[in-house]
Amino acid sequence: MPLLLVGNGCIRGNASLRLRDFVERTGVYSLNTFMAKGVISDKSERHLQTIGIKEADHALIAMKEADLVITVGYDLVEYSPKNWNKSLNKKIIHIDFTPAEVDTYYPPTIEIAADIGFTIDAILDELEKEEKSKNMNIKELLYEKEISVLFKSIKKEVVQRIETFKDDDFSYPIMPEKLVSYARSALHENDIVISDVGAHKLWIAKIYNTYAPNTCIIPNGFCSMGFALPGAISAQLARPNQKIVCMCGDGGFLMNVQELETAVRLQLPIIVIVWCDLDFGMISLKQISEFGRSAFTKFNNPDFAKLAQSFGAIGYNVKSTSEFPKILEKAKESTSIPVIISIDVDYSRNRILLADDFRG
Ligand SMILES: Cc1ncc(C[n+]2csc(CCOP(=O)(O)OP(=O)(O)O)c2C)c(N)n1
Repeated sequence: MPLLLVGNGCIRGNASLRLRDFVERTGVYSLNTFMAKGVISDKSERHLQTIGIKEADHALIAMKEADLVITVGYDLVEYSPKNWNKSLNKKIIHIDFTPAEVDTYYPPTIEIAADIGFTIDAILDELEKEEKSKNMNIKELLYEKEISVLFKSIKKEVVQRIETFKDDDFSYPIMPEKLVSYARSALHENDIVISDVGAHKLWIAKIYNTYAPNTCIIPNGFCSMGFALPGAISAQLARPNQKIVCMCGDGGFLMNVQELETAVRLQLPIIVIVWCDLDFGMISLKQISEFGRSAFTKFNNPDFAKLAQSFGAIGYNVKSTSEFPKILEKAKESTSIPVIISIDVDYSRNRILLADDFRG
């Protein structure tokens, strides 16, 4: 019952396509960390998508069942192994450019510290020889029937959760799922979403379907608010022909808002979507879960449309869920001016980020 855990090293090491071959050839089920979104396409039926929020990760059920975890390009800081190997009962194969870090919950059975692409090729070559000599097909050997059924049902559930509120065009403030779904459908497969740090990041990690490596960039581990706006500026400079969408909380956007000057001066048509809740949402969520209430997290916002205009950018304040996709379409037409879109988000949904069984 193997499961592949894909980490950011696959993207850094340019090994995503090799890994896709491996998955295709072996039929192994896979998961990725926040920072490895898109290495395996979320369209793949055997890809159980993104993990990284502990109790809110439906796909952790698959992790519990797996007796072998093959990690590829996985750095422990991306998602602590304590969350998936607490009882130390799994075998681990570690494939990365560097040897595994020492950690109580991460004692690899086998380590392959080498170029990831070459390693995958070498494994596939050996596999082919083995299959030929023994006249077998590895795909048919993997997974008992029950596990296949379970993993299939996990995939179905993950997809259903992403599609929650798909048809909710009316309630405002907008549901996080709806916001992400509009953004997904407005963008091409190779356009780039860059997330800042906060509750919005967890939503994006969890539900933004990603189909190609380096198209959903999320800082994790030591992650600093204010990253997304300068990150989007550099992404647009590096990829002038792709649409770049920067997603920020209202708190994080205001931490580095001066960089709008840079984006305007360099004539970069980035789109910035500011998720507004007048609160450091992630912090109040944690405070409420820990202490039952939040304290000292609330603040007021400026008029974001006017703020954008004062920098020479284009600004919109969304007033209803149904006008959001129209504003997004208009924003996409800009070829040399940054566009700032502020939108009120229903953060009461954040409860779901703490527990997987919440269905309200
Ligand atoms: C520079 C910096 N300061 C503080 C933190 C701790 N922190 C993490 S999330 C967060 C709140 C983010 O609020 P906001 O940007 O409004 O996003 P939301 O959580 O509401 O989506 C804070 C203060 C951080 N990660 N980086």
